[in-house]
Amino acid sequence: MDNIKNAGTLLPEHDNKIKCSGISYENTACAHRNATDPHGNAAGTRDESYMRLALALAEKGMGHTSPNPMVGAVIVKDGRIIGQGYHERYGEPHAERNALASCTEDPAGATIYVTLEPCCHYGKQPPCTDAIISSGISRVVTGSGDPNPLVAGKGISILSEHGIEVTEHVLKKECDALNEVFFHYITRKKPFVVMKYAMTLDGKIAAHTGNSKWVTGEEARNNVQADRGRYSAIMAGIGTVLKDDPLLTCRIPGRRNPVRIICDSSLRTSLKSRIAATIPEARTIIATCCNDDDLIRTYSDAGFEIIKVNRTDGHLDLNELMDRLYELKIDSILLEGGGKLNWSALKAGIVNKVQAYIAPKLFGGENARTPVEGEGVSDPAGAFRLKDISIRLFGEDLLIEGYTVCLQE
Ligand code: AOF
Ligand code: ZN
Repeated sequence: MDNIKNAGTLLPEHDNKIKCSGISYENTACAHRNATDPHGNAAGTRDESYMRLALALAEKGMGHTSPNPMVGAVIVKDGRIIGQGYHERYGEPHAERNALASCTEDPAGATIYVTLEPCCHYGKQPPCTDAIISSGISRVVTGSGDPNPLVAGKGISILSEHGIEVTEHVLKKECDALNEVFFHYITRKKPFVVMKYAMTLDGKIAAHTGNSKWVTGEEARNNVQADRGRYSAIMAGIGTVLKDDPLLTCRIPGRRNPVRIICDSSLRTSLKSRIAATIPEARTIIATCCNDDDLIRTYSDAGFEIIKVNRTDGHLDLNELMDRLYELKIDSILLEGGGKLNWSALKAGIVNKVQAYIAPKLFGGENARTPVEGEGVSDPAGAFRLKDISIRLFGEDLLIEGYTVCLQE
């Protein structure tokens, strides 16, 4: 079994503390930190080990490149690494140019390992293919293809046409996993939505009193904080905001705060809430169906950004909201919803990934809240299903993650 990780580390195959079968390992960003493959073996080929280094570099851009991808590059000549770089920040130079700029000797005749197909268009930056060609690099090794329609295979063709040897798809699975958000955002034109919740073994997200501090332990909570720095936005329902008065910020020093999005169809957010008090630190959007212009102005004056969407089925139209957030270049959302919003999000089909933290404790109580409420499905056969499941341990808490299965599949 290679599908169970302990705080990001794979448990060895013979470890039988946790057993599960029939679940395939889906690589996540943390599986390439060491120069080992997902099975814990020493790096296979030389190409793979340089690509692993490029992946680790790419990951350094996490939280700063969106809505563009994380990309890393390593330049190797005669078996020596002579340059390395990554895409550090949105709008700034691409990984390939940073790696070229760092070269300690002439890159002519060298190989560049890059986690994403080099771009060939003018955007905020000039084409990386031009820089590679003029540097005299003779071989390009890539991980993922770039699904951006402006690039999509054209980058590879241009390099080949210039007589450069190209090797594609090295550690493709790992490279694709690192940029799952970018790939979804650029091809589907919607933010990538991760529904996250923490519950007890008996499926409660709070005691019957409403007290939810804490369901999981410190390690699991630290991982949630890291995810708040990784995804562009965090979204919660008005019920959670009124009940918990949360901050919804990232408390890891040096990490930026996600954009906060409150789904508040009738504008009930308190102007005395901790969220209202911290708007200067974290951009905050209220999505609402409210048509009262005076009330809307009160919230705008307090610093909230207001997105007005239509009402469908008595709730705000989440698909319309996703379209509006895409236009605002919000590529990813951590949905820390509360049961009602979680159900609406599943029903609207906007959830891409589910992260369920499970604490080995029991709260009991028929009125204690559960992670997904609303109407629910009427038949087990109609369940929302997940695929590509992976399991990690944080302290004594389990994190089960998986991707939603599209209804068409
Ligand atoms: C990046 N960083 O290292 C690479 C990217 O507007 P631009 O010029 O920054 O172009 C963004 C596109 O360039 C992006 O969508 C992707 O297709 C391609 N490659 N982008 O931000 C990089 N290599
Ligand atoms: Zn580029």
